[in-house]
Amino acid sequence: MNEKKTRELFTRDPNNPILSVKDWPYEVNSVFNAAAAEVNGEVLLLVRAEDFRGISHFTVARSKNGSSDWRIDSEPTLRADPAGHPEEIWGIEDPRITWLKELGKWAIAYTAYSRGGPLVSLATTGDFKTFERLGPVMPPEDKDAALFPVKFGGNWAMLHRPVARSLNFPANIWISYSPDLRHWGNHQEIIYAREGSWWDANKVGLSAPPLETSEGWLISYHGVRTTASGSIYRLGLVLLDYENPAHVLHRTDEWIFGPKAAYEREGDVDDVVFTCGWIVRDGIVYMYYGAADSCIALATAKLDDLVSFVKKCPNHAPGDWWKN
Ligand code: BMA
Repeated sequence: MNEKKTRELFTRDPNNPILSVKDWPYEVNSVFNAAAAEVNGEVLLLVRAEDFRGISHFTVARSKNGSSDWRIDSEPTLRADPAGHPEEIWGIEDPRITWLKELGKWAIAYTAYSRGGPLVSLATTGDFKTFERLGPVMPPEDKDAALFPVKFGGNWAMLHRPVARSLNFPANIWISYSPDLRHWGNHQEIIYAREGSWWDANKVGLSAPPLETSEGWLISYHGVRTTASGSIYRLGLVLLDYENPAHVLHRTDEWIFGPKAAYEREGDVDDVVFTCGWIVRDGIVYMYYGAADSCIALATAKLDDLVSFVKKCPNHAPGDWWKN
């Protein structure tokens, strides 16, 4: 195996991959890209499971220590509903969970795979057993969305990643606002793919949802580099202003986590680390990530280390990253 050195802020869990199809109570092709939340003192993962048609659904897995002894729902917890929601005809993918204290509910932003392409849908739940769908909130092509846990000036805020398919532009991260979670506006493009030979040249998309820190909102994002043998998915960090999350304070120039272990380098899609969720326990970030679109792995880091690392990084505006 070609061992590549990347930033070693995160440590891979010795149990990796912590969840794979052999752990699943029913037959699936792959389990990956899971949302994460701490619910009733346990780590809850809302796992994307792909069936043998290629269509994905979500299944809940729970663990006290967040690494082993997972209890997995015996059947899909949330299935696509193409009859009631035609935009889910080709499945539901890549969920991100946010606790909305004001509503006393969890919000789930996920990709609904419609005939027109992937789009962003929202649902809420209080117990991860029953779910209320709010339906599509962004038309295709758009994905990689998560809500902030609080309102800004009376509005909810959401990060997401639209793609202009008619243009050959790289895909960038936007922020949008809503008074009611259903109607979204004040759209602003805030995090750009860096083009050229950069590791995040071809696409960027939100990875783990905004995490409140003393220095602002910490997010991770995936950067995609297209190579002769396919795409490489790696992760970077961004710190957003606490009061105005449209304002990018810092962004890592280098990727901070990339495919390195065998289970990340080879699978249904090679060379992919893709996170949809992290939680913080006792100052430690537990980052759950899909590896090679085939299994779920865990890596941990000190939250303080992540924040001080990203704070040392410049915020290069598009086009001026050679300065400094
Ligand atoms: C992205 C998403 C992810 C997937 C990744 C790598 O576009 O669709 O669900 O993990 O590609 O295949």
